[in-house]
Amino acid sequence: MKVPARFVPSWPSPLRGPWLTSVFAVALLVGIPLLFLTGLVSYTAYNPDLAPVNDMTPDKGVLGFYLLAWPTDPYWLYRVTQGVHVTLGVVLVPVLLAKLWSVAPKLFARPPVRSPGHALDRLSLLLLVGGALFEFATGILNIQLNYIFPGSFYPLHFYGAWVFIGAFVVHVALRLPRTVRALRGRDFRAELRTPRARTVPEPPDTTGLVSRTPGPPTVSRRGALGMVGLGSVVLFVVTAGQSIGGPVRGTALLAPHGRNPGPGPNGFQINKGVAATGVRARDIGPDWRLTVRGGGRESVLTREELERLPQHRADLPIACVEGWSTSDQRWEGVRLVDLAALVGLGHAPPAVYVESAQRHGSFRAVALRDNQVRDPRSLLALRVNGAVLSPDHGHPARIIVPGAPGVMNTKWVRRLSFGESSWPV
Ligand SMILES: Nc1nc2c(c(=O)[nH]1)N[C@H]1C(S)=C(S)[C@@H](COP(=O)(O)O)O[C@H]1N2
Ligand SMILES: [Mo]
Repeated sequence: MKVPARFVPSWPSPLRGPWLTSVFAVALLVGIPLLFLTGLVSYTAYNPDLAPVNDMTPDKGVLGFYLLAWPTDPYWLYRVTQGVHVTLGVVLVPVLLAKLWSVAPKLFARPPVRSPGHALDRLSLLLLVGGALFEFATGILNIQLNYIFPGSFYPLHFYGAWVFIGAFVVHVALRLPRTVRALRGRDFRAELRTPRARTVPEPPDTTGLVSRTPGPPTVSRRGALGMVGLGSVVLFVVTAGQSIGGPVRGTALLAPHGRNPGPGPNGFQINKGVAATGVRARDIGPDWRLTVRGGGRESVLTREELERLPQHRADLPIACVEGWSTSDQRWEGVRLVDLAALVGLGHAPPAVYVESAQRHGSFRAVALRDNQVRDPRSLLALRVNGAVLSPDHGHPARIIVPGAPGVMNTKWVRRLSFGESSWPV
């Protein structure tokens, strides 16, 4: 059957060609590996090898090979790596879309398959484009809509990243020579001086990107690059503020949790509060007790008893996987080392299993590694910025650990189990 001509796109833009595609490609060639790397870093920061509760990809197999003990220094480590991951991902969206636009005619090329090699090439492109769209879509849905796939976002984004990066490496290996040639073939600065009136198609070539029936230009190449660049800059401005924090927070128009976290000592970003997690008033009221277990011993404390233990101070941020973070807050409470000492494990505290009074939903329990327990800045915090913790920030007591993702800072802590032998299996 013959497809009527009006249904076959004619791709008249005179801008399309190997040079323009290659310029977008270079930006992605720098950006995508950085995204992948900071993604791996984020994966590592969850201590997935430590306990089943921390590991959301139990079937990862060899993909877990790069694990290391997540350090507590510098204390802003995750704030930076995850801020870069999320901000960069958002900023690259216009570049990705422009790149896809520039190669769109290839998607409809006829015949669809010319040879076995061509078939393989197209298959790798399917994984590449599919992988890219999937990773960007899941990432953005996660940061904007607050876990639209509760629990499953993590493995989806994780395995998707491996498919995507595999196809990316193949694609770069196959296309790099062509890209270099295309970039050498035109002078970037001369291109930036060329107005619309003098914009002509790139010379016909074998890549199939240059239009064979070019229409008049509606914008210059410089204009097209400028639009994409401006799009990225605008996205940067309305996103970055959520991880830079402080007064810049006001510019984060895209910040999913709103820009104004309210006044006062507890006036900083809340992820999920009491209402959202279904924490019951009586579980965090006067009858609340903290149980500390380990080394075959157990100690039960009231909040007053905790307040009578030596209080320490640590200025630390909360840095969420979603990319937002707070500036440093002044936390005060009991050192995890001192709590380990209550059950006789003070000289060489082991890893700890932290459980919350929250009964349903995610992040109720998490395990912290021994290096995190031993850091003198790691606290079971009772106060923040001089005031008692608000219920939404984890009253009566919450964990705060330097350098770690926000999710490790369990709120409404109910029980601490030091040493893996005392953990649930
Ligand atoms: N019990 C419990 N603790 C929790 C969470 C939770 O949902 N339940 N969210 C975690 C996540 S993902 C983050 S980023 C921080 C946010 O802390 P904040 O709400 O005080 O800013 O708390 C962590 N602690
Ligand atoms: Mo988080």
